[in-house]
Amino acid sequence: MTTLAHAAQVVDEAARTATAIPQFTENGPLGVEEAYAIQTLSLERRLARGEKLVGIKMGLTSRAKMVQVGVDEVIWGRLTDAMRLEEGGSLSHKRYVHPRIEPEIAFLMKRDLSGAASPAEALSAVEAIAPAMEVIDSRYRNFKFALPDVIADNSSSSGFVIGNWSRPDQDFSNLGMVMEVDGRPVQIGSSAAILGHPIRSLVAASRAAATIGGLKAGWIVLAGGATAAHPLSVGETVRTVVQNLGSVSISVGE
Ligand code: 0L1
Ligand code: MG
Repeated sequence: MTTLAHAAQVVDEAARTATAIPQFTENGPLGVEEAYAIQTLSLERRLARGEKLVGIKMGLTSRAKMVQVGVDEVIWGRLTDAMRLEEGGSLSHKRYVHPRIEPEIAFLMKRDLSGAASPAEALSAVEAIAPAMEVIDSRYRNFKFALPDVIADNSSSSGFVIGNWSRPDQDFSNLGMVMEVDGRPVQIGSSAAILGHPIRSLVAASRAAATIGGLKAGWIVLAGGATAAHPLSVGETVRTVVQNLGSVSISVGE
């Protein structure tokens, strides 16, 4: 393994230029702590280019995804303003290596939250909730990685789009979620797939963010995919409808 700073440069350049790279773990062992250090250093490079940190994403929050990657721990990554896509707008496929999209629930923070919190405490820090989709794009060849690789790669997070915000004082534990491509359902699930209740993902986010000074008022937290992700192709329009919360959509350009 080369230095952490060099690894951060490699993964940052891969993301910036949409170029696939080999997994770091092909060249030797990499620990989870080192992997988060690489993520932090690569994020610092982006902040130095003018991007602003606007929140975090939680990953591997559904049983199906944990089994797929062979772990039983959630992971997290950073969201910047440059990753936000306009609701109803379009993304450019060539800016990504092999983008996929997944249906999520987003939280907007009303106040700071950090460390151990009960679900009720976490909920009291939420201003609003919304239907959302995350664009994930592993920078590794063939979308293949071990857990430390994906953590170093910002937990695959590459973009996000958020629909209209709703009040959080409603039952969002088990809302039907349908992701459609050009009007055809491709994934059907429930918000309950996100750790049994999306608020548990915010509890985990609070604990995770303690290492970076906590979640801040005004930040967005993506709770994690409720279904498997859909690989994006040019020309598609993807829409996720969440029961009671409305919909969110994005089209895929060249
Ligand atoms: O948001 C996620 O759950 C994705 C985390 C990384 C695994 C993947 O890229 O599929
Ligand atoms: Mg996700």
